[in-house]
Amino acid sequence: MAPKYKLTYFDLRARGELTRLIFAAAGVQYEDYRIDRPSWAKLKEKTPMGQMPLLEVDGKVMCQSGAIARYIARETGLGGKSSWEEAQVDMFVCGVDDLITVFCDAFFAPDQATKEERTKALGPYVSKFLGNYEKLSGPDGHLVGASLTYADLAFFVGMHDVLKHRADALEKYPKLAKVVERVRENKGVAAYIAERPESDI
Ligand SMILES: N[C@@H](CCC(=O)N[C@@H](CS)C(=O)NCC(=O)O)C(=O)O
Repeated sequence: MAPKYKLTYFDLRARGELTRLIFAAAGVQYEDYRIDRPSWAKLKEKTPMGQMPLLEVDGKVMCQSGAIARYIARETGLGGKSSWEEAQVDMFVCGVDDLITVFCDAFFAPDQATKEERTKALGPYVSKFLGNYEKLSGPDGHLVGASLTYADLAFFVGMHDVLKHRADALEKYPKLAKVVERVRENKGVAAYIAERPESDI
């Protein structure tokens, strides 16, 4: 019998979205439980590390977004086709995580001056990041190998805010533009995005 999955996270993209996209791309059913803050306050102490996202698999619970995404990617065949590919895929996913951290640090800056300083640093960081990824990407619309992996999905998640602010951000990066296009074309992803609630992050 197929495992029963439940993903618990705030009603945000942030650290939950990559796993949601993996489920969507793989066409795997799961419960997308978006918890509100009062309910989270009651649940927090009962969770493994007091943080979300949480993944339940047939009643067993785990946390840490990176571990959850990697686990679901491997379970659904989106983690890479050899251990070298798996390592390459994880390398790209970790790089996107760094990018998201830089965005979050700017978004959640402790004061206005720090926010402005961190926001100003985003442009050069993103340019360097995109230059590296373009150089390292495969030619056929996939970062690694010849088919979709969760590295492509992670890149797509990371590009959300970049493309929201500058729709032409990938103009100079044809291989990466193709990665985004391929992810958008995925039927499961397209169906999920059409229904997904709007959120700031
Ligand atoms: N390294 C952890 C970080 C998890 C984390 O910071 N979760 C935040 C939401 S993004 C959280 O649970 N906040 C609520 C709280 O700490 O009570 C991961 O990637 O899962």
